[in-house]
Amino acid sequence: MEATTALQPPAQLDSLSVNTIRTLAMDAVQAANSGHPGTPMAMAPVAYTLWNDFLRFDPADPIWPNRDRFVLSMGHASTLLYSLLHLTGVKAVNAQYERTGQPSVTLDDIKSFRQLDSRCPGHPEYRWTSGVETTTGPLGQGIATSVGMAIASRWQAASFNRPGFDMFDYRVYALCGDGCMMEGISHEAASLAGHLKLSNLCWIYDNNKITIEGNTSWAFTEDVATRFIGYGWNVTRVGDANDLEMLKRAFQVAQKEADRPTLIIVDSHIAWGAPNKQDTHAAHGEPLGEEEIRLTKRNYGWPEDAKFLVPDEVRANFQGSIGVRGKGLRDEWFKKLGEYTKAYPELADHLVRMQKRELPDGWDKDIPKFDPDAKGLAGRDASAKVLNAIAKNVP
Ligand SMILES: Cc1ncc(C[n+]2csc(CCOP(=O)(O)OP(=O)(O)O)c2C)c(N)n1
Repeated sequence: MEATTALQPPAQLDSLSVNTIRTLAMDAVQAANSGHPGTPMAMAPVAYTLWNDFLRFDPADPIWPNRDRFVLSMGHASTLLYSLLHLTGVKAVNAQYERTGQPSVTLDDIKSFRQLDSRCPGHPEYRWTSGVETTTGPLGQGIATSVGMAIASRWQAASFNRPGFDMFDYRVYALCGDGCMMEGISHEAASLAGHLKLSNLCWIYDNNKITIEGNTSWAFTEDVATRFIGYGWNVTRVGDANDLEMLKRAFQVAQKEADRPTLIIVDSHIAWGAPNKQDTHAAHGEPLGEEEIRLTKRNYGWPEDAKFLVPDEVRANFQGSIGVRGKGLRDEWFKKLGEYTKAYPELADHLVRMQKRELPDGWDKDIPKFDPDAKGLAGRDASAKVLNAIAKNVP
């Protein structure tokens, strides 16, 4: 059976692309004999829609400063992210923040998922795999970090934007599941995001009703939508994770929102399409098994015995969407940075240094000396004096 045809109308190309993500995730977990296949299979259409149609991200330059950030808070679903990094052709960046031109994640890397030294470890690790914006795995951590990122976007805008120069306006998207929502940190972080009216933040909640041991009805029955409305969030729903049109509308709603962060609650089926494992916790954290994979691929109209199959049209699809859009936005931004550098040389210098994790010259020149003092100075007071002295010289 062929997974590809010479000419793919858009709807078919969409499902071909989504199923490529799904089957890569299934095959990688099976090859490793360990991992979490069910949620990448369920969330593939969500991640596909976001990356293909919305994310302002240039795969060729994954550290472009004003890129949108994507956080996989459900770090156990890492094969979803690795598939995207591979299919969109994200290029690697080394520890000195230089672009190497090499792919971040090759198909061989996906084949060595969860093996020692693989670029595709069980959970995504920041600065190990380019395109991974933050390390995730501990549930709730990614969504909490995403609030910090959204604050950073606002802070960078306030510090660097000048009339005619909107250097920073990036958005932050985080994908999370029931486990993230259960964690206390999600409550604190969501409360702060609502308080700060971080409309540049969007969480997508995978409401699949399944966690590691079974149905969420055993331990998690709170009304998540009402909870987030209480925090001051904009809450919207997509009733079917496979409905790409409704997903697009939801992301548009999030983008139009000016005063509140947005939570998109997406109803999904873990291990979608697996005849015996869909909607079961068995699909959460173990391989589907060779026979179930074959049956699932049959359901998808996929060649049953093909493994790690990536149709050429799918690569071309990603290249023609996020690839072209991201490059255009990135190139435009660097052109603007050139003009900004002429108009605001000092700010531009700070901006470039910040990207390289360098502080401005003289950042420490006003740090006070503390002479011996019989009475003693409270540590918090000394700390405040030092921080204020540094703050004068660091934007
Ligand atoms: C803080 C923390 N506790 C426990 C775990 C172990 N763990 C990994 S995934 C998971 C269940 C997550 O359930 P859900 O978010 O519903 O994911 P899904 O089953 O939909 O993939 C647990 C308990 C973890 N990663 N982090």
